[in-house]
Amino acid sequence: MHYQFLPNAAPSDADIVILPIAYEESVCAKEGTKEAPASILQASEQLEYYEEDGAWSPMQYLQVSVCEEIEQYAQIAPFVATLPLKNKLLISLGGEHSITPEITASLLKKRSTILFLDAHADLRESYQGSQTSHATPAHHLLAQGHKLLMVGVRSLFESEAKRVQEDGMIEFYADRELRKESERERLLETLASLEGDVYLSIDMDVFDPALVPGVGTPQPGGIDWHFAVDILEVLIFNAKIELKGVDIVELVPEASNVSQIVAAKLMQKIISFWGKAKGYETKEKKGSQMGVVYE
Ligand SMILES: [Mn+2]
Repeated sequence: MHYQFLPNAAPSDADIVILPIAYEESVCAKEGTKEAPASILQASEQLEYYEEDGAWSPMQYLQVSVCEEIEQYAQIAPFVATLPLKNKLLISLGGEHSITPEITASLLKKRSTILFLDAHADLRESYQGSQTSHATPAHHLLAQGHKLLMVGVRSLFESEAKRVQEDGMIEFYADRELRKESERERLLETLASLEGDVYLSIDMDVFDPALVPGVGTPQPGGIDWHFAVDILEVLIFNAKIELKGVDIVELVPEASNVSQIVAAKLMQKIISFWGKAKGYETKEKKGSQMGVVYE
């Protein structure tokens, strides 16, 4: 598999490491998230190399490597542990949201802030008999000692609502509140003032289902495209943080292809902003795109 149909660099040479994780077990509603990693990468072929917000072509400077796809839950943490990730950005493509705590268990060496974009709180300790259900990742992230910044939530179980109120390790931005400009500004100010290691987890159901219908458990409401880009920009250009990794999860490919394109372009924005923030634009042009012959 390839990102934007670019040649794969060796993982040791790559600046961007993309890990497809086709894990699907605890399906609630619509099946198909195991097809999402391949479909997002395929959709990335439709993107221009030029990224208009960064006003540059990031892949002229950055090398990308797409790993072999993982399907088994038990493979995730050991495989992440083998990746050479110093000075690189790991982007994992799910698969179910339950992959996130497996990734962070390997990736995060100290207490970190998890920016958790999701329509659901995902705070159940178990769901339908499974402790690794996609309804549980936020609980496991807290159990690993991380702080959670939850954004866009609009569907919770009663005990989850109580925990959001009472758990001092959760900072909560409810979806409906985020319709207010003052609340959006409060979130962006928080992101601009974060320090230390940060991990970003994007559940595609955080978006308005009118924009991203291709998710397993859609909820009305949700954030729009431009606010999502604002969130990424403010977070990634914050020089006081180290972005340790990103995941994009819970997509279910659909016929219009719009949901897949949104996920692919989110990934492109993340790569572009990260590269800019790290100053790659001032370095030698030895990115993956330089190996492409134009017709
Ligand atoms: Mn989720």
